[in-house]
Amino acid sequence: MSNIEKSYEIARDMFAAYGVDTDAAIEKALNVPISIHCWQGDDVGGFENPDAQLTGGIQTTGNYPGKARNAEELRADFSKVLSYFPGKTKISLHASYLDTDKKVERDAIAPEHFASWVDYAKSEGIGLDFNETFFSHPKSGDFSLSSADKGIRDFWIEHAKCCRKIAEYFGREMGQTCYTNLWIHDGCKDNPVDRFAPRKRLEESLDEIFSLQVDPACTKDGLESKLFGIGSESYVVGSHEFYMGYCVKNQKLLTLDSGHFHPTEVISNKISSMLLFLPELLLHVSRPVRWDSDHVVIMDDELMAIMHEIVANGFEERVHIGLDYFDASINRIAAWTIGARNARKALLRAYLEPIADLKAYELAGDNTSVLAVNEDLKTLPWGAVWNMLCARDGKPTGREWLEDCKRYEADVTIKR
Ligand code: RNT
Ligand code: ZN
Repeated sequence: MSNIEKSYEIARDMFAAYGVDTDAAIEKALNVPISIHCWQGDDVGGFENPDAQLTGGIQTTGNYPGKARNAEELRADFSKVLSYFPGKTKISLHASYLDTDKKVERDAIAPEHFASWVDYAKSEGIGLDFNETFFSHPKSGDFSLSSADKGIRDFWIEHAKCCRKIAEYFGREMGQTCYTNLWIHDGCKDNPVDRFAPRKRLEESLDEIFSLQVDPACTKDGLESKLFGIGSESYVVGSHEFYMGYCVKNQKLLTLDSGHFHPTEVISNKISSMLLFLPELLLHVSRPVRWDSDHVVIMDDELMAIMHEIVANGFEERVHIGLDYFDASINRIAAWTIGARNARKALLRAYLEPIADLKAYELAGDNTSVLAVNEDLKTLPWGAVWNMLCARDGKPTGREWLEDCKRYEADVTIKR
């Protein structure tokens, strides 16, 4: 028997003593889709223009060699990530990752420009999600959908409509809902005089975007709020209150990004409130370090709290887990892999909680048992269950993936 099997047998018995079925936990944790963002592979560059400058108040720091320069390289790199990542997966594309020989403006993009991504997703057996791209463009400016200039607003409204049609095409082709996320950077570095008018314009632009009917079985729309960005420190048009109000009123999906709130404010505590008023949510699981820095997701308390909220409440069908981080200071494929594996690992850990017992203790006012069992859970051998999850899905356990990733770096990415 291998060490993986031996340690799993012991772990299974130890969890059974708490009434937890580790085999069932593994199966459930493998079946929840995790949507991995495409943009970790090339520092949010996209394929419109090789010299594109990242704008919109977001930043990748670091200049680690070997980033993907085109769709072909990005897909090859992503396939590496997939070979290390267990469970149901989607890839989340930004509109700027279109795959075409000639220049296509953002208000003219169409399904045909993304056909190669559909082929790729089918060949890898993964799903597709989508994001409009309002940043890194000559018309981005400080304001897009909330701009005072009607020409600018109309351009971006058209872009969003094009994206919703592409998302509908993705959903139809893949036979699986494509979640589309809309995030705009609109805001001000310094205190604006008028905080109301841009928000009113944003509301009107969104109404116009959503007047286009698309098949809800194919695509649903999420709206992502933010507190501040670089250059929009004093005012962000699409704040939490703005989108919370808009989404509740119009029953759109709210996208909660871990890095878009005050540093001590957590999205794990928002899920149970928002799902009283909204049918579904999108998540951008990220890791803010002092600011919205989009560090690689690690196994920290907030990641585990997010997964606990989803699993303990049975929200798997209503909360759609997406990732959003970009680190250019380490091997990008490793960064992608570490964050994504952590998300799955935290999901598994949530399935290893004796939820029914814990809820019963709490209801009975037995907070002593709640604390005692929760603290026990921290040292139960869930790492052994994680290894078994990877093995059962035919994916590397322990550090095997890292050796392979280093080989790929030496053979492929370092030569770019
Ligand atoms: C920016 C938002 C947004 C982006 C991606 C690239 O603060 O989090 O989701 O990270 O669209
Ligand atoms: Zn985000």
